[in-house]
Amino acid sequence: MSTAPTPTKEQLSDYCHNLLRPGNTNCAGCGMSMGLQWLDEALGEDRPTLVIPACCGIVTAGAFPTSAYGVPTVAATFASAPAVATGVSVVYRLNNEDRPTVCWTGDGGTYDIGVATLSAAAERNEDMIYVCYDNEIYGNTGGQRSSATPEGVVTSTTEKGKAERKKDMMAIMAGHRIPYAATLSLAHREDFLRKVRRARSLRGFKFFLILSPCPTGWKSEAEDSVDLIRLAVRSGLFPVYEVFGGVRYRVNVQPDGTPVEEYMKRQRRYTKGKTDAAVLRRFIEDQWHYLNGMVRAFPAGPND
Ligand SMILES: Cc1ncc(C[n+]2csc(CCOP(=O)(O)OP(=O)(O)O)c2C)c(N)n1
Ligand code: SF4
Repeated sequence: MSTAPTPTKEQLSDYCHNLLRPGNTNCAGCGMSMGLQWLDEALGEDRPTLVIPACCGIVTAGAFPTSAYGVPTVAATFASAPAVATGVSVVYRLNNEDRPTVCWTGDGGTYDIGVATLSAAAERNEDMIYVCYDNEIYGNTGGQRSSATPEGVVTSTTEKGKAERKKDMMAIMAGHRIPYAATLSLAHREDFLRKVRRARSLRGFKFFLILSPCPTGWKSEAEDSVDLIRLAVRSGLFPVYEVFGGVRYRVNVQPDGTPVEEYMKRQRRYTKGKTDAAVLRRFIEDQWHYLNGMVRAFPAGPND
């Protein structure tokens, strides 16, 4: 029989105020859980309204009439989530309420299915924080490939490894000249919290990209999730950087030359199809060639 301690009244009251409450449906080691908890910590008393399309993030809430979200949460379709978030933020503005609207989405919703309204909301510079937790697959429908899936990865629809490279969503968002776009690492907590607070201090459209471990789809161990992100950053596969006004670049964490094989060998999505590490090495090289070029040509200034 389980002997788990009964939570105290104070603990229960704290749990109820959490943005993400215990009892949610997320898998163990899910990067989305960490991301939501750090978002909560960064915003503090500044309670957001979440708008979430049909990704794992909306399954998280659990079954009606209970909810694992401790803040107002609107379920939207993929195609409408940024438009619904626009409506929420406009209502706050009309009511003179200064509250954050957060559109929380997966890569399927961001890179593929919802990209039209994402682009439209960014182009109108709507006042919201848009977060893409990128697990590089369609997680809650069985792990199909998305345009965020890296080349070589085995998914339920790419049995021999995906043939195409991952789409550069940060470049697309920077091209909208939004006030702020940044990547968030789940292995760099202070950097994560600082960037969310920075975004909150700015008006207009803010975009975040989180590389989000998904043990179910990545075929990795739950306890490896944070280590995997650390390895992705150290090897240069996941650059940690920010873009101001769409044109001024700053890299926050430099890679240290850790071989990308260290990252690949702990995920059966890479080992099953025997993905050639050279494919990822070429991707890393091209990615940093572009990024370093942008930093040299258009560096962030002291006021950024
Ligand atoms: C327009 C539309 N197309 C397809 C679906 C089916 N569908 C539901 S969830 C999902 C995958 C979502 O993937 P992602 O946004 O990456 O989030 P994750 O499930 O990985 O958290 C798909 C394709 C849908 N609900 N609506
Ligand atoms: S399938 Fe992946 S993204 Fe979805 S809840 Fe599980 S670990 Fe998280």
